[in-house]
Amino acid sequence: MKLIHFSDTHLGFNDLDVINELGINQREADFYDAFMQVIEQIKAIKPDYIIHTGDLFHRPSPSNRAITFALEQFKIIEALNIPFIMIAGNHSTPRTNLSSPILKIFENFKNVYVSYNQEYKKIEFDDVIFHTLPHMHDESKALSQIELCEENIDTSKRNIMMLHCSVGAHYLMAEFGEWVYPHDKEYLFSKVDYVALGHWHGFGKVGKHENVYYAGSTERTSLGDKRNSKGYIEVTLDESLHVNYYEIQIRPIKIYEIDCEDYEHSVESLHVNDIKDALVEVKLTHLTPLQSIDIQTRDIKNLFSEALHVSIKREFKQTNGEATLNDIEALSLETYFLEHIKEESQPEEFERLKGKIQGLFSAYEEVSDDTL
Ligand SMILES: [Mn+2]
Repeated sequence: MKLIHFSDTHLGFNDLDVINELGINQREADFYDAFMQVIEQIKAIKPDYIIHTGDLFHRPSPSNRAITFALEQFKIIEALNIPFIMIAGNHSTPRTNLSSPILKIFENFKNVYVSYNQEYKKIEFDDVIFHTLPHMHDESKALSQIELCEENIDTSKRNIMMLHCSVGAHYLMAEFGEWVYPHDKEYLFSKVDYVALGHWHGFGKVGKHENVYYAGSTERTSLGDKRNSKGYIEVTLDESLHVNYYEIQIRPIKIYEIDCEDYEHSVESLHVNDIKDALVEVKLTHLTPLQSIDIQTRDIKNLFSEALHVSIKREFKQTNGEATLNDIEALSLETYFLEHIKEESQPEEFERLKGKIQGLFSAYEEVSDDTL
């Protein structure tokens, strides 16, 4: 039995003010391209099942373009006649009961099986059962759903668990309403053949478990994600489990540092190569306030003119042990605001406010229009 496991495709995500020749935000187009690459691979591999572990869309109410793209791609998948099982992640789960889940639009596809109702759903075939646990807001309900999953494990067939969560606190994405899988229920993993995870954006096996994997995202949803490797998993289940990770081609991110203590020399010795259309991040270190005025952002950007985008971090020389990092351009407003509150408040107060702030920003994101 062969499966393709991919995840966190975040269709509709957009970032940076770069518009491509088709009039589409270039980063948004990159996410569509990554998705298509996986679909091309699926066509070639012809697995028995395809699974997607959440965050198909970046928002609970995606843009028209993101929905249109997804429907076109699902038409291609449908024609392959391969069952496609998909769960909702935190990004595609509405935060209020007022809005209808977007994944509902796939219910009319014959080969697509979706699980999005914040409850356990068993999706059964002749040879395998997919135990799906989509994103859930309510932790106590989640526990009862995990128990339901446990009761439904049938050893006469293959059993595959699908979840969108952080297994332990290690895989938290610092997002609103994340679901942490309870540690004392991890023993369940050894009772099934494979555990397919979504939420964490890097590929990897989880802890001591031999059969528990994050597929990772197919693109980076923030410049803070420096991974240049994104891809999908091919799972082969015969006598034993074989997991192979395959990379897709994404826009690379390249990191440079210019030491302003010796600015001229540092600029001269930069090895600027292979940056065509790349995302470049330049860190100016040991800056003095005076230099910061002299060194123009434009001059730095000119050093990397072939890049798609250059973000500049200014790190000032530390005077009295006080860390100052001015990176307004690369930070989201949410992160910037959180940093500000952190500086201004006591740790306990900050923890209390953090949840509220993340909640407000995500509520705003949900209603704000992401079309250009
Ligand atoms: Mn995600």
